[in-house]
Amino acid sequence: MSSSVEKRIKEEAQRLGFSACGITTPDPAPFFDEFLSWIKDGRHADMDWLERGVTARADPSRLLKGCKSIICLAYPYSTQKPATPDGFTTARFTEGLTEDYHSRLKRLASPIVNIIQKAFPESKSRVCVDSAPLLERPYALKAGIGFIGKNNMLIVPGHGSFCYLVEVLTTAPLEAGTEKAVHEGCGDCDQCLKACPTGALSAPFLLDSRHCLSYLTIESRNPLPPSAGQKMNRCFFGCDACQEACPRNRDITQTRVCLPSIQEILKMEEQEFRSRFQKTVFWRTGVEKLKSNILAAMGME
Ligand code: B12
Ligand code: SF4
Ligand code: SF4
Repeated sequence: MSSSVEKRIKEEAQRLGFSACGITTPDPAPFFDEFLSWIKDGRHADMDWLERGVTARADPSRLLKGCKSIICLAYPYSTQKPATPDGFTTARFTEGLTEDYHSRLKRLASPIVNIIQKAFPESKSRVCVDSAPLLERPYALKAGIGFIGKNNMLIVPGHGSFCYLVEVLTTAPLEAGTEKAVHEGCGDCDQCLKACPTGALSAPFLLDSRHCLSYLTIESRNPLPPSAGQKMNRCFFGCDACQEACPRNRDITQTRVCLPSIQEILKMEEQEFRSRFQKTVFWRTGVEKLKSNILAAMGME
């Protein structure tokens, strides 16, 4: 019976618009030692929550007791860069004022959970998107849905890296390893390392958050360093430079005006920000941080 369940899961994933789907087992957590040394070297900057989640990352059964299988999924986002009418942009994963991908994708994956539930009525499942302490890219690699590029991104062959990762952890004993492991890789390309405007990608597969514009404009609670503004290239939330340089990503030149103008944002009070941004990825970062990013991107901070 179980092999047809895997088939149905993959068909459903395709129907729902996921660009890749693979099944793997939870242990051992791939690249866990590399993760530990990354933390030890302080490359996580002040994202203390990464440090706190170290034990859970070693063992997904801490996230779901009795976890036996992990379904790894990739969901594409638009390659058109969200823009303001006055020529500023945000990273593509924001999808402008669209509902935050965390809630959207958890909902989207629920028919997959239903399939598992029907086949294994006693089973428990949990959908993770980004915020759970799980090594999402290494598991995606292990599940065979893509390879990890020198820019750290999980790249799905034929689709590129402009995708979110989603996992369904389940206690159901699904058949893993049916996907062919992806042996493709970057070869001798190093375009992303050259394109990173801050030197955050100091070596292949090694990112230093302390210098990364994505960290500095989204996660960091401190003001941007004075030198950041010129490096942002008018992008005031997140950074796509190491993906734009990647030959695996195509159609990267178009922008889509779907954000308020920067003048409007700069004038925004908390209440208006709430009514326009509450459901978006910008909400958690807050209006004050957004304003200070914009001022930096304008060269005014
Ligand atoms: C913390 C975090 C960040 C931090 C740190 C980024 C980083 N590279 O670690 C900051 C804020 C900078 C960030 C930025 C971005 N992020 Co982020 N982030 C995360 C988060 C929450 C944890 C990542 C983590 O554990 N980092 C620690 C490092 C050490 O782990 P890792 O990146 O997985 O890298 C592994 C491999 O590189 C491997 N490895 C080590 N050495 C070697 C050697 C070889 C040969 C190989 C093959 C592998 C390998 O080991 C590492 C794990 O130990 C994940 C969600 C999650 N729960 O996993 C999202 C996640 C990685 N982010 C995501 C996105 C979209 C972004 C941005 C593109 C957003 C943007 N446009 O601004 C940028 C991309 C920056 C980049 N080039 O990585 C997506 C990535 C999707 C994808 N296709 O890969 C994720 C998966 C969220 C999601 N569910 O969609 N992010
Ligand atoms: S997201 Fe930007 S700053 Fe961060 S590593 Fe990539 S190119 Fe460099
Ligand atoms: S730009 Fe080149 S080296 Fe960097 S991730 Fe893409 S293929 Fe790999």
